[in-house]
Amino acid sequence: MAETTLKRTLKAKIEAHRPRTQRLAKEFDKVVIDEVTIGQAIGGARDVKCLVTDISYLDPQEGIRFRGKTIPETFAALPRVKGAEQPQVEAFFYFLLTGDVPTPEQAAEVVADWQARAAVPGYVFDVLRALPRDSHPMTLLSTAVVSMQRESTFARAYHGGTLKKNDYWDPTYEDAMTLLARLPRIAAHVYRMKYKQDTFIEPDPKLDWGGNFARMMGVPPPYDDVARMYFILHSDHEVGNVSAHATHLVGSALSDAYYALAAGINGLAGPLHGLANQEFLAWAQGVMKKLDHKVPTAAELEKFLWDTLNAGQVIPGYGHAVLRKTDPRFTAQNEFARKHLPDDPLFQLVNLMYQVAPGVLTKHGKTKNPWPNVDAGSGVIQWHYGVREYDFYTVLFAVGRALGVLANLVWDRALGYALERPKSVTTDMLEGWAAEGGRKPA
Ligand code: NMX
Ligand code: MLT
Repeated sequence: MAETTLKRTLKAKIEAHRPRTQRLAKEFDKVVIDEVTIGQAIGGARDVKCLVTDISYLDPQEGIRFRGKTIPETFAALPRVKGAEQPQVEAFFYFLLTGDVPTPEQAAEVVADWQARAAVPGYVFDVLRALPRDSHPMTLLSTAVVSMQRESTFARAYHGGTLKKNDYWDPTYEDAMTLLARLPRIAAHVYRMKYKQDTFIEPDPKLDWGGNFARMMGVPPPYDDVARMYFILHSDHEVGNVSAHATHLVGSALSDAYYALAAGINGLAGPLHGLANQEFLAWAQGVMKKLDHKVPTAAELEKFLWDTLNAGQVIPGYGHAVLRKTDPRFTAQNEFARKHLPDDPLFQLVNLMYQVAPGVLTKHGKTKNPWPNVDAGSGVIQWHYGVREYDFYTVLFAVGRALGVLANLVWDRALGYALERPKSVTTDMLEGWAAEGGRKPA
């Protein structure tokens, strides 16, 4: 295939950016940007500033910006396929990778490129079929991704012995593009294999990524727009979150994109991270079930929230490691639901939660952020449109998250980011520094 506008643009952007990183690493490497406390060393490195990405930035008050744009600005700027309410995912990926909003023609090139790479090898489906049927859908997705590692362009080029460090990004980009092209088919296959008695729907070469995903899932419009919105909203949340960081960390060993993405997917599968969307819906359904499928009153809901907290459990979909306000991804989904499913009882429960839960969590006094995150609203929209198997929801998150983590991986290789290897210390050392009132400079 001839070089696409996306790859040509990316190459130019990489060449323009490299001197900035090189200068910082060479001339300003000793400039202090943060310090680390004992609380941070024990407490998950919260807020330690030691990762770099230009693809997105998470402000604790404002929420995410993709390439400098807020969610509403991003959605307003990007091209759409004819008749669609939501932007094209292909256009969004072009934007994430380059920082440029593509023209409809440039986005169409990405559509064609992904379609040309979309065929999933038969052995992947054999591998999936060989796994126990009760395997979690995230296990199936992760296994499918890592099973394709044998096809990595980067691994082949690296082991060929002639690949120069400055060129690492190129085969990484090729791997990322192939993986992204195949992911909707793999995800839809997992869904239909697990929940639709092994009946599969072929993709339509005329459709875009979101449109084809909805088709292969077997869910009619406007689910194509739901898919586009969902994938874009879940794509990137800077690089310190577990899925992005795991992808980045594994990639820093020059493990290829297949290994690195599988690591990210495995991290996303945790209940404190992406699995919280499944947990939220299970929690909300549990409440409604106990009330004979009626929406609770505020007083009833308050009691359910306290019961969960008093049992030592977390309220899924609430709290965040960085955010200190309502997640704008929650707001975007809430606006969509308000427009398209205002009378859905589960959506009413989501809104009642939004009124009641922050007060309860504040009174509970533990969480630094009592506001909803992305996972407190997403499952309700899926449920409304008929995707009711909620242990599948994190697979949807993973397909979207792949856009962000793979864009980051390409840039990691382009900018020559080093093997990640922070330093550990012992409890004795911490106790010694605690007694001294801080670690004295060496
Ligand atoms: N319900 C109950 N307790 C909470 C909640 C919550 N939603 N959020 C935080 N806490 C507790 C937390 O467990 C911790 O308790 P302890 O001191 O006993 O360990 C305390 O409040 C302080 O935690 P924070 O510093 O506010 O939060 P942290 O940065 O450690 O964790 C989350 C962030 C997201 C893991 C946490 O808020 C949480 O467990 N939320 C529920 C699960 C969830 O929605 N996860 C999805 C996040 C978004 N995503 O997709 O990844
Ligand atoms: C995410 O989208 O990755 C989550 O909100 C978690 C995070 O940013 O830490």
